[in-house]
Amino acid sequence: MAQTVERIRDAVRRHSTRFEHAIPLIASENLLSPYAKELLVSDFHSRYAEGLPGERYYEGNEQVDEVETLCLDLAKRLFRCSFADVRPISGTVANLAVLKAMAEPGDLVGTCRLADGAHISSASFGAFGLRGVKPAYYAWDSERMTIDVARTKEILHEMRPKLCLFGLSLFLFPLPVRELSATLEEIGARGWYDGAHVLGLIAGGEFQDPLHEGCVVLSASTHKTLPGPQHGILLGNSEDPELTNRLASAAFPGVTSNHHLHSMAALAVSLAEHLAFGRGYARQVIANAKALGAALHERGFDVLGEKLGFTASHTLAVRVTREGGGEEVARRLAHAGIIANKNLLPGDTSPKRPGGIRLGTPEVTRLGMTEREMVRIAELMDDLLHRGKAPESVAADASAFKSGFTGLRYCFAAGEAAYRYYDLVGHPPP
Ligand code: DSN
Repeated sequence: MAQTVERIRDAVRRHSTRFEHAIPLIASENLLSPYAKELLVSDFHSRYAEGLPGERYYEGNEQVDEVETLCLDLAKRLFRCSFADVRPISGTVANLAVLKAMAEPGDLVGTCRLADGAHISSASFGAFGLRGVKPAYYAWDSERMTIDVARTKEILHEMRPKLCLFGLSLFLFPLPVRELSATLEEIGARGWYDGAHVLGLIAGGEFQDPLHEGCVVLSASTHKTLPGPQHGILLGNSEDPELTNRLASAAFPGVTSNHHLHSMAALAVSLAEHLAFGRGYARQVIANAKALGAALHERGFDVLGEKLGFTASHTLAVRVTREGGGEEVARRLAHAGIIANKNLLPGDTSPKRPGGIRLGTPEVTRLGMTEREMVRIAELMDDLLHRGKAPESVAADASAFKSGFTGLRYCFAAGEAAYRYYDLVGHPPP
């Protein structure tokens, strides 16, 4: 078995080396800061702390309480809200907690369709199905890549869902929460925002602020534009103590037992770092996405949202039917050292044949790239997908380009000291 262990370690090292040489463009991924990463292997990992700070079921939790209290305070400060719960262990688990607290089996819940960019939580085979709720689908404006307000008002009046989810995995532009909030009030529905993708942009003050636009709860994962650990969070601003009690008891014991204390501690660090650096980071993430969209468009790519500047977030959607379809293009890019994912786009008829790819700029921004580098990335994609350059050759170009970005930005201990962010296996941090 020792050999098997070595094989596992080796596979992780090979993975890290691969990413060290690649251009990472997955919109839902990011890099953890050195201080946050260090806590993932701390003794917090080995402990239990069910309940809330000061109300635990286990002994030995004093320092966990200290860190979790700080984490909750930081979250409330960062999102300018009165309620936070950092016990959901992922975004989907946070979504399940909301559904448990705010809907009953058989209820209708408003949401977008998967092909329009919704997360799988909204699917019958996802969290909606697990809770037994049914979707009431909003109308979609494919040109503006957001919810069609006028037609959705009619749908809401007709279907009268009791909970309305605003959130996407292909999140290009803000959603019309403010515009629909009067309709929600008229039909007695409450607004819920899944901000997993745009959490770091909301916190950085560069995207919409759903808790101040009409949503009573915000659920999210914490490792996408917010460069935290893989974890989940619930945030709220409701004056209604019954709702916050229901959310807290849905988080524990509803959908978690222990809440992965090492990851909670890493989240506390990430929230503190975002308070220090989040504004500049969020601005650059969006500027980079816009610049990449424009550079791809200039090179003949069909980037969605052209009339609106391609995006107002970290994400781009590119229809690649001409280049071979989402699946083939994502695979060819990966062979050439550019990591992205195939994605369903509005109008796609088969979930098995996505017509597009999704690109994101959080990780390259953390590496210190700016608008100039986005042009270079577009050139590499053009070389591969339009000019017939061999994948091995593009991969060599991508690796040479990437070798100029060995430090991490927007965190404490930034720069070259954070060099080993891809791989701590067998390499103690400097
Ligand atoms: N799978 C994530 C994404 O890539 O958007 C969401 O959970």
